[in-house]
Amino acid sequence: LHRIPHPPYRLPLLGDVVGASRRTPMQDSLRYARRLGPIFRRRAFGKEFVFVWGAALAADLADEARFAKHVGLGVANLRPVAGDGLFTAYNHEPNWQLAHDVLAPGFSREAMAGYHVMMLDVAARLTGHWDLAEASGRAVDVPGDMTKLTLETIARTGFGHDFGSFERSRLHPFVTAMVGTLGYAQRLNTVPAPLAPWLLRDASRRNAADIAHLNRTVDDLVRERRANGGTGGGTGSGSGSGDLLDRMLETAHPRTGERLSPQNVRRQVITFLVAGHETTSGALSFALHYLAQHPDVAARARAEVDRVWGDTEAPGYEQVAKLRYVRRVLDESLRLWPTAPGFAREAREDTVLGGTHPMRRGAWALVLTGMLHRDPEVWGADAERFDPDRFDAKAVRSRAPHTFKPFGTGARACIGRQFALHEATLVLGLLLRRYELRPEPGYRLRVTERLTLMPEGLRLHLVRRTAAA
Ligand code: MNH
Repeated sequence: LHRIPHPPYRLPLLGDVVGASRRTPMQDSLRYARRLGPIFRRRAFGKEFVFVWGAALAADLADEARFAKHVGLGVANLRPVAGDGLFTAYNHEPNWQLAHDVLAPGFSREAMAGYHVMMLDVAARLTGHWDLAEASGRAVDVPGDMTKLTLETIARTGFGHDFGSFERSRLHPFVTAMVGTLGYAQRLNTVPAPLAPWLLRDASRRNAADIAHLNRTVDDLVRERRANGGTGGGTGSGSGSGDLLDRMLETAHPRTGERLSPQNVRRQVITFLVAGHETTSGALSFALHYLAQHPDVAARARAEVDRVWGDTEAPGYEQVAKLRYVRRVLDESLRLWPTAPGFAREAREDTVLGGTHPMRRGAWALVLTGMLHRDPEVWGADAERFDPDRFDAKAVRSRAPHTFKPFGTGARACIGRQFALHEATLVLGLLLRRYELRPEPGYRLRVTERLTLMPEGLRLHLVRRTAAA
């Protein structure tokens, strides 16, 4: 450990807090990273945390034979809400493999094609809402509206549930509770653990109420489904094959015949409602920001949509993956602002990281995705510049593996990756086809952190395209 650089000013007890802010832990780490190099450590409250972002070291941590996901920091803080749900389960917990095997078919091509029509439906609510704003010359609240969109999408496709987000003027209480617990989980990292019960007493009481609210919402949803006898995609979607909730309630493990327990179903539903929308919402918001800031990129993307979709009113499932350039815009946005800003890896056995840093079994390090994605050795001296052509086929082929990791790595990588990419590409295509995007004069990107990343205060002006459908 002593060979790994750390910030110069260390306070007793508090550690490396000089110049650090509790609101932006990830962006602080980016600053430290630039000063301290591809691997560094920060101490907080007597604990030492190792951060890795150099491409070679990150690639080594991706070796599944020697490393695995570590449930730590922010992820571990979500255990009171999500327990042994898919995202927060420890590797050794039997419910991880069980739920993974039962739910993975819910993300197959076939299943995704079934969600497509519901995704279009939700997108139509967004454009309905945006048309009104456009007609009255109001700017739209991008992160707010993207959060409504992605929450409705996962709720409808996964659970046949409608939160009515676009019909409300205030946030749905479920969202308020969810944002509350995410914020609380992040704050837990900013105080010494033994003092948390005192320092965060009021906050922890509010958090308990938030968790109770999340549980109640989910229990209602499950009761409703059980009462309706489990008709997958129940609200007339006609998907037939059953949605995620049907799978959770009814599908037995193909080999062992085991089923998810009611308690575990509750945790999975919360996990999917949360994991299934925050990060996608952020990804869409950053992409819209960059499209508004780069009219040349937007024009190219829009031309692609016009060419590939023509004026088919409702693009089919197959027509989404054909938007190659739009997808590059999304990838490039996720490169600069991976909305899940890091993931942790632990050593399965005693090993040596990158041939120089000995790690004991169980020792772990945090991969700083946002910095890995800016490593000049991989992305060049202009790594800070937004340029979707970094993701054209030739550029991708010539890049080292494990250098672009917005969805994590290995067995515990994101199960919803295709879902998110399909949803986001579809929505960007629909929006580009319908509107010109104008930034608010003088807006400079600020990024807020509540475990996930989001552009703060991003508002855009819309101009309806005349030739559009
Ligand atoms: Mn998602 C795991 C990023 C969209 C459901 N997700 C992860 C991890 C990252 C991640 C990174 C791995 C974390 C770790 O190693 O600790 N996820 C994203 C991003 C987007 C995203 C950047 C959108 C953009 N995720 C989604 C969607 C869903 C989803 C959409 C569900 C529909 N993600 C999950 C689940 C896991 C996960 C569930 C946990 C998988 C596992 O451990 O088996």
